[in-house]
Amino acid sequence: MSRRPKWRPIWLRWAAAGAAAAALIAFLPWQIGLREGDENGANNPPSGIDAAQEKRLKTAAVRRDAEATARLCTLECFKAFRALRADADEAKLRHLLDRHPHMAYVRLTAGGGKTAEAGVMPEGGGDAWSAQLAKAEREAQAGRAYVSDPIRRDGHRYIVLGVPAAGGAGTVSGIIRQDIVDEVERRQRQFLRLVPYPAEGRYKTESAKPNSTEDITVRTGEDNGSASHYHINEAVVRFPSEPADAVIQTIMKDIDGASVRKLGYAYVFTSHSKETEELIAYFRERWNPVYVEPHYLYLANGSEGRAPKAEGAESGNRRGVKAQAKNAGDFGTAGTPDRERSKTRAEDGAADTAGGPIVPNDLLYEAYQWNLPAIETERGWALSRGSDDVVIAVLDTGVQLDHPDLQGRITEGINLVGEGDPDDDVGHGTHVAGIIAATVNNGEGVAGLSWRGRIMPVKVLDSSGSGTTYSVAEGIIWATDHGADVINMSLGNYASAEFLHDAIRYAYDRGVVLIAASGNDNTDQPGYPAAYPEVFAVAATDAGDNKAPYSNYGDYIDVAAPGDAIASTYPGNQYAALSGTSMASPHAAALAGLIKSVSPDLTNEEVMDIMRKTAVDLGDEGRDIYFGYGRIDVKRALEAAEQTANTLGGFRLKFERRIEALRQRFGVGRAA
Ligand SMILES: [Ca+2]
Ligand SMILES: [Ca+2]
Repeated sequence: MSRRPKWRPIWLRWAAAGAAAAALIAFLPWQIGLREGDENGANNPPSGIDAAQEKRLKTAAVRRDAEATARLCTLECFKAFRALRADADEAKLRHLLDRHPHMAYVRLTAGGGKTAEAGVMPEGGGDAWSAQLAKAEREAQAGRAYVSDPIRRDGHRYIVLGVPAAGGAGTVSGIIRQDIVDEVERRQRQFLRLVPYPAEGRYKTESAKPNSTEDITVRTGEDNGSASHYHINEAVVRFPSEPADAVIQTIMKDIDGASVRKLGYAYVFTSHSKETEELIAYFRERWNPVYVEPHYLYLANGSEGRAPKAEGAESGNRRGVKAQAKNAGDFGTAGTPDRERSKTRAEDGAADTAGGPIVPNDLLYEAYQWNLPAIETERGWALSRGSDDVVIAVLDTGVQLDHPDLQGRITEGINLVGEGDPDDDVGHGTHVAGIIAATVNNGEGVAGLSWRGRIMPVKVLDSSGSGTTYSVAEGIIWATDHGADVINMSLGNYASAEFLHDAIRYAYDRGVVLIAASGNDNTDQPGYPAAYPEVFAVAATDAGDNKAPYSNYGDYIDVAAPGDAIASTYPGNQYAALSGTSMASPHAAALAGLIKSVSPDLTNEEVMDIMRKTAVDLGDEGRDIYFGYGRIDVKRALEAAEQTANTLGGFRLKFERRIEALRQRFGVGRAA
């Protein structure tokens, strides 16, 4: 395939007959935003932006995420419509609606005026729907793809689409509910901390300064940058030795205890009446604890911040990693400096030639997934596409277990914040999982970074996108005990909790590669778990290899990875574009999995080392506080993994030969 703007093939696919102007607007990936960074090639001085600029950039990022999500949704529906033949029956239409719950109504019109339909037109504006559908059909009959402007009805957002049916002997038109666009916007405003974090109910109403219970008032999104939340009537305690039952009973009586839970070495006490500060003073005075601390809450780096369920069990509002989108710039062309290079088409699912780049056929790939070529994934796939033996745990809001683009990629997981399966009621976890493992080259949706390997969904964040030290620690231990090779944590908090650190060490000591997002407050306040020394911390870059304006920084950053306007899977069999360090972290987690697939015997330290030393240096020369060692590079990392494997293998071979030589020389192990 030869040189041409990256957006063009998609455009041609949909509009071969000359599409309506409306469709052009809908599909043309915008070119604004990226360009500036691209041209001067300089990385923005990341700390050089003030609060007002940060807010403006974050607001723009949220808008871009929403707009990109609308385009992904439209494109996906166009594709499904165009696959229908004019003589399809109603059963087929109903099947289409089952598979795409956001399609409200679909109508097929064959040449002779015969129609088939499924679904219902949304209430309100009956005649207006008919008029819109008639217009869509007229355009489609003329061979043009049609998409209406967004239509608002009863708090929902809709569009009307029309396309020629497959074979061209009729038209397919329909009404698509695009609530996903509003939802992405609402959640991203929280994830990027554009609004104050609401802490209500069982949680500390005001935020607390990190590692203390001293109140600070959160009035704006920025205030969240140095605040932490915790359960108001709880404390986490580790005793010098295992307390007897009688001791626990005494404590429960002393503190007006409501409940006590044990995880690992630590106990979480809940009191009916006493507050955290009082509880901490009590334990310090009476029981000489190894540590006693508030029971902190963790937030997804990009999850919505609704008030937690009133009676909901474990989950608290999570704060910490903030997700934010930023200079996504253009999805279509960014970060692909040499698109004119010749590529290997992977249409047959296995094309793999001579180490050349492999371009998958997933529908949204070429137009939107700038992030994969930007880190040389296509060339890296020539070295490895992953291994079914590798398990990557996603500690998050759960995963849509039956998402069509994640089929066969999900292994047993657990829900630690409620009953039932680790299904995703937020969207964050499904998006993170898709970045790692969305089915590659199946002609639909998006491509993950790995073709093989499994996702272990560990739900530690509830429907508010928040969870507690307890649920996160429990998730880390559960995943470790159930065979995770890598754990991705797109979540965080500004308080360092010994309790959580214990769990991190447990996993680390067992060889697990722990990866976490740095957070979305553009602050150097260290966030946890990312800032623990055992954890690999990931900052976010945009398509121009600039630091994303929201991305946290500091000397604990290991690497940077794409985090801006990343297209991935979303609940409801959908796709969304989200921004945040939450989206950067799974790039590194997937790379760790690929490295493991090349060289399964590497230790977690060796895997992290390979990712660091093969990263592409950005910003100031050498390691710096914004990019760490640089932006990850899949091809270079997998080459290094191969070399290391060969060296290790070679070393072992040499070792064995030497032993054999010694054996022969001294007759060791043989009858004399
Ligand atoms: Ca796919
Ligand atoms: Ca650097």
